[in-house]
Amino acid sequence: MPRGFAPQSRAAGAGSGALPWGKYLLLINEEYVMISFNPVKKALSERRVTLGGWIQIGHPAVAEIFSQAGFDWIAVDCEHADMSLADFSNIARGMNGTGAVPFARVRENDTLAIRQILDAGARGVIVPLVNTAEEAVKAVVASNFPPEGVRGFAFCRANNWGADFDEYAKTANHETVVIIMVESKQAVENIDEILEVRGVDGVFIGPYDMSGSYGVVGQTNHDSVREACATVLEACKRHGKAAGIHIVDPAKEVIEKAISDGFTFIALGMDTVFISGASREALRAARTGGDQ
Ligand code: 3PY
Ligand code: MG
Repeated sequence: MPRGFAPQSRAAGAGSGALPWGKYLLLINEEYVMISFNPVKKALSERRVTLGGWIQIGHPAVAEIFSQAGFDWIAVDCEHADMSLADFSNIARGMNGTGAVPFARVRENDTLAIRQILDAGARGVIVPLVNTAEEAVKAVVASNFPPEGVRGFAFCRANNWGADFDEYAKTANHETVVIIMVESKQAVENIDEILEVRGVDGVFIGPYDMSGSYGVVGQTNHDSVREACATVLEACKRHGKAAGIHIVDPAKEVIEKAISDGFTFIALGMDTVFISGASREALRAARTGGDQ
């Protein structure tokens, strides 16, 4: 069985016997020091598989259900869903204390959008439609406090409304995950320069936009899209960056193949797809039963 593909993903994924995300008090030289720990960041740097949930429904109950299921990280989709900043905050509250690391796909590669979602408590950002190295730099700079970036310091949800200001200011740059989305022909052509950008932890392929960019909308299995994905995956391996993919319809063999191919940042399905699939299946079963 490929590593990471276990019923309890945290047992083999980001947690891997490590600590769940959060704050820890360490006793160093007889003094207590508070540190943050983001196990997804560590897992990605060590090329370990992490399994994520994907939320498009703006209610914290979804986060509670996904967190309890055992996802390593959960991304809230602020690009393609009806999702406000307040929705994100409430969803992140639903993950509190569960071990699932809150991520957000921001609505676009925009400095303020990234700043606000990190302030609201995202520990990782997924930045859509990054096509060039300059755009990747913009995403990294927006995600980091000075001197590496341009994030503003303030009391906010991420630092417990100021209670953990010092600790967060010191550790956020090391603990925040920056994933850029590669989902166009242009990005594939620029993949080496994009991956040379320091501060990019990994790449998340958007198969649907990729298919559109190659002129085969929706045909995510088309040869041109598969070749593009393979090019991105190989480049990630060369540059030592995590490769990610959204498996919207998460069949077991597709997940196993993604893991054995070397993807380590894997989103499995999404709330809307799970509800739609299960409800249709229940109705099909009932109606088929009724017809007999
Ligand atoms: C895409 O397929 O383009 C996506 O962004 C999926 O999340
Ligand atoms: Mg996309």
